[in-house]
Amino acid sequence: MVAYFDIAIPRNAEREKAAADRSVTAEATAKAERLADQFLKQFDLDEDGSISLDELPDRARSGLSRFDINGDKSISRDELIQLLVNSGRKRP
Ligand SMILES: [Ca+2]
Repeated sequence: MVAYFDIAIPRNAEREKAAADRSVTAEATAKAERLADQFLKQFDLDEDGSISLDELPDRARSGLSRFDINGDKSISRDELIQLLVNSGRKRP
């Protein structure tokens, strides 16, 4: 399933950023991937593998727009994973 998405949604810049961050554990990444898939299931209405800002409720849009790393007005699975991993790391 992961491999499918990697092929279906090539986002080289994001993938390089994720690859550059070697400090995250495999466990944290796996958890973030599961959460990202849940978000996609809930919000990716047209099932293109990313959550467009249009697909979000108004109150969530402004909060999530800052995670739109490449500025394409949608949150890709990779961007979701990255933000989930980063938010998980704030815990002590
Ligand atoms: Ca979508």
